[in-house]
Amino acid sequence: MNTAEFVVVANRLPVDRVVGADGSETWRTSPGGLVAALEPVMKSVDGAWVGWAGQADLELEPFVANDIRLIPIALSEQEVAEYYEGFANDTIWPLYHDVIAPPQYHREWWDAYVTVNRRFAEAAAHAVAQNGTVWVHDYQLQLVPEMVRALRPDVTIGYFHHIPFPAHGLYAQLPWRDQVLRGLLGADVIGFQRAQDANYFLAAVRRRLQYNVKASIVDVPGETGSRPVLAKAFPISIDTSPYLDLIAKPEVQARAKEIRESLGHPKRILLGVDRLDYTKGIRHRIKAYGELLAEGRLKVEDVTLIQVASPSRERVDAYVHLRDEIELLVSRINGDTDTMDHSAIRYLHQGFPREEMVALYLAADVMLVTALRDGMNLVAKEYIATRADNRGVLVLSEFTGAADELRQAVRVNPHDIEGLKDAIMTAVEMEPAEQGRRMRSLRKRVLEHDVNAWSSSFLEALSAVRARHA
Ligand code: GDG
Repeated sequence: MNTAEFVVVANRLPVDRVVGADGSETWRTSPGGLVAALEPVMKSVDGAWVGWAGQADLELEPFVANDIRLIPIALSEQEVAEYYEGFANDTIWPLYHDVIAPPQYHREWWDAYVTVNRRFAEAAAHAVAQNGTVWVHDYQLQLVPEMVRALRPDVTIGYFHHIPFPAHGLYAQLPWRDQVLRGLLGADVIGFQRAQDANYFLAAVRRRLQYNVKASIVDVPGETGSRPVLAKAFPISIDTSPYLDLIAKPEVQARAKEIRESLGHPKRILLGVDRLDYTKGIRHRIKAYGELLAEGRLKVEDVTLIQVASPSRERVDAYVHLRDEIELLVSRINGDTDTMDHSAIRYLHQGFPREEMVALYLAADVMLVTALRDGMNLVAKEYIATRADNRGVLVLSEFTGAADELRQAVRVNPHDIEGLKDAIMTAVEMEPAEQGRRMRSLRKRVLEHDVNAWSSSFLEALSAVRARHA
């Protein structure tokens, strides 16, 4: 395979493997925003994408799917358990989300993380053209920037961190805290969701490595003098066009009406859409809602909460426990309050096609985003994008990256159950004029700062570095 000017490195390839009834294999582009944001760039500059196909022990040669050159990385069953489910999702994920669940520290998981990161780095170093660009994504691959730089000093390297970066008091727990900082500092530009994440990272670099930090620039000492690294916030967003297209479709609008009817025409539909993850505050949200019903501030005839909890990381213990807790809580509340005609909570532990998600957003009068910690939270932005009539209310946790931008949402601290209850009541009772005033400003923000604006601003920062190199 020829080398590529622009190489994306992410844990997952941007395609899903679909095996037909006759055993034939095809690849379908995954619906994620990252693919949409990078597709134009990949096509205009001759790009390639390094990633895992999502299945253990699958050895694949590089191939092209939907015009994107793909370089698959094979992971053994044990590597999936130790690098992915272990170190990425049971060490880094809980630690970086403020230890909502206790992080597990295992030396063999770390070893697998180093081995797998090296495999990704070698593939990227092999794929990238002379003086090309490598853009690494997310917490599964924090060592890749340094590894690529060691193999290919000619290359410009960007890294984007999709999840929060924790305060030093928490970060300091990580037994491999210095190695991870050095891994990230292999990049020329390190992007975070919020200014706070960038500041925590810079503080960790100052304290742990004693490197010079001035504003957003770290001076990384090397054999041939120091190298500046920019660490700064580039808040991610959504590709708004598929949402705007779908809300204009009569069948999607009809489906939204059908959903309301099927719930017995409640006055207000409340909606939560999350991967079933302990960072998302699903329990806090349901507890608050259950108390409002129990206290008679809400009536089951008037409101329904639809909670989509899409299955996630089902082999990690913390997720198994969380599912049990949530399902116990949901069935208690429904058991205590349901009538033959009305249900308090319509709980769906399922994934849905995007058309159905958009019909749900259209049907929802109130969107509940109550994450305890979240890098950005794209669901909040998707809901806003679908509200073309400027109706609807977003209740938004201040612990999401989205809260920095979406100032006209009803802000909550999800740990404060009384405050959360009041916020839900504010949203349920908000007058249309007030809804419109807030939603207009929220929509302006989301439509102007879409995912293309995000990728352009990151790539501009990266080319500024390249210009300096040259
Ligand atoms: C990480 C960070 C950051 C969910 N269920 C279904 C479905 N979804 C879609 C949503 C949304 C996406 O998944 C979830 O994105 P979020 O941003 O809300 O959360 P994470 O998955 O935790 O993402 C996060 C993000 O990376 C990007 O940087 O914002 O903070 O944690 O698009 O709509 N989509 C469909 N069916 C479902 O059942 N089709």
